[in-house]
Amino acid sequence: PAPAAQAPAPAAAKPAAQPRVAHPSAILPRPAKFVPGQGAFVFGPDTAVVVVADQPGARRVGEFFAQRVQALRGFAPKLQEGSGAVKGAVALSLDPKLPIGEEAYVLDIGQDGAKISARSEAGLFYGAVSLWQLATADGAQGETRIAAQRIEDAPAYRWRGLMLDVARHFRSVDEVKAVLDQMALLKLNSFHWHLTDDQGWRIEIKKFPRLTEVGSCRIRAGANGRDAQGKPVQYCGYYTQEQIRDVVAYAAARHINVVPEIEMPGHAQAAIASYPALGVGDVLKQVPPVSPDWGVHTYLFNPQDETFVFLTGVLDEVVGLFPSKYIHIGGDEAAKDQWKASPMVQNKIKSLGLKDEAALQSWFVGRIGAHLQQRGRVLVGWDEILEGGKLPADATVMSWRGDAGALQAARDGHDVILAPDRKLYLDYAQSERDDEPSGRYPVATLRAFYEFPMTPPGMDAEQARRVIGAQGNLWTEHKRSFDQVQLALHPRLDALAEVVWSPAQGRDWNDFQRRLVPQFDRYRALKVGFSDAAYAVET
Ligand code: TNX
Repeated sequence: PAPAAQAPAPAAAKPAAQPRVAHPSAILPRPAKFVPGQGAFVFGPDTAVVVVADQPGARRVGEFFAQRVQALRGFAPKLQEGSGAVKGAVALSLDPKLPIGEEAYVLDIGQDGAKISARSEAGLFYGAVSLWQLATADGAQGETRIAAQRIEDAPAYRWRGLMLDVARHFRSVDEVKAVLDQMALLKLNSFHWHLTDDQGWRIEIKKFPRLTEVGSCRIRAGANGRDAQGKPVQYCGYYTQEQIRDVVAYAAARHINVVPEIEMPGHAQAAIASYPALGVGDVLKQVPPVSPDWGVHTYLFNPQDETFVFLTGVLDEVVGLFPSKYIHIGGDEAAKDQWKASPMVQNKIKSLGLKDEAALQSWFVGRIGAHLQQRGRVLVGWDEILEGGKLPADATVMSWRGDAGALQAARDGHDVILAPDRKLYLDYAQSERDDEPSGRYPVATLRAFYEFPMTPPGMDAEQARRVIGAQGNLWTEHKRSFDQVQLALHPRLDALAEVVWSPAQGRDWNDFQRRLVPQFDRYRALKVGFSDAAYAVET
């Protein structure tokens, strides 16, 4: 029988050993450039981390590094102020004039010490993550030896992301923070938080309290939705604004930007359940409930002025909470039945001189885009926002329905984020094993994630420059527990991290699998759940 999917196990306090990994660097995602050196650096409880006195950014990175080392090796290097190389120490140095990229770093390890240099705190942070991985490649505690080497590293793409749907199944602040921790160790920098959908509204909006009073709860569907007395059971959850600020700050400390998503004009049933006037009034026969069912729903926002007062009011609070340049407004799967059936909406289409409902959605998106632009933000939407007319010039397209949207967006001069269904969707099953957690089929294997091409077929070089990155999407209709979320994320997210960070020409499946060995050790020690399905079944 296949072994059970990995439940997190406590760290084993093994004695220090030579790195057992064949690959010289054990860094995941694989660094852009690696040059082996002579000898080894002894890294142990006496190793200091030296930061320049007037560089608070370097100190923050040093503290993060020390704390991560403590978690795995059982000791924390001491922080010390100084400048230049200190024998036997790890030196962290910020130099805004370094001729390297914004997020790049150089990690130099010799027998006498290690030095990380970067232009920005983010670069230094990534260098510290790499050094931490080298220092933890043996899966042991206490002192270790790190082979001398020089690493020059920088990300291939600037949008390295994960989307988590907390509308279908809610996740606590602590669980979201755990995901952010895991993203940081993979050098991912964009957390797309899917906060609203038909099945729940999960962000407090002060101006519209019913969004959470009503919209954050649904009656559970089916027999499971009844308690012992046969009474319906509610499923609820939302984040207060204070919690949102806390998560945003937690992410920022890990160099992760949080991109909120507020869905429109479709996936709006929870909002309409909260404020029925937002719905298509002459079509609504009754106030809908917050949906207990999955699938594409028909409830759309009506395109009248009052709706825009609502949506811009919501977005203004969102803009106040999230410093992100990008604000995601959804746009997917807006089935047009209600707009088609409504004389009021048809009049609107006529009075605006538009051709059809698709053109109305495009007008809708344009109006919201103009509002975001006034607030200094950039609109992101699923690739349906390309339909029905002209998109605001600065809008960024998240392509999920295959390559056509990505190609069109790039051709039209929009930035593109690749997040194709199946290929980068983490809600699909990753094996056909008996113990595979619930998920969609067909199977989306680790290997397929690892081999994902960042340039869709048919894109020329100029268009390919429009691709600013990619993200894995975790929809959670079938992920009820955080354990299931963890099994869905790892190691496929690790593979995706390498796809968006590392140069494509060095991609090597066997080498990646070897580097997963120490990675799994780290996950066990950190109690991060992951699936070992790829080792039992590979298609
Ligand atoms: C389509 S992918 C959706 C989501 C669902 C997903 C899986 C996308 C932009 N929209 O609302 O969760 O399918 O059922």
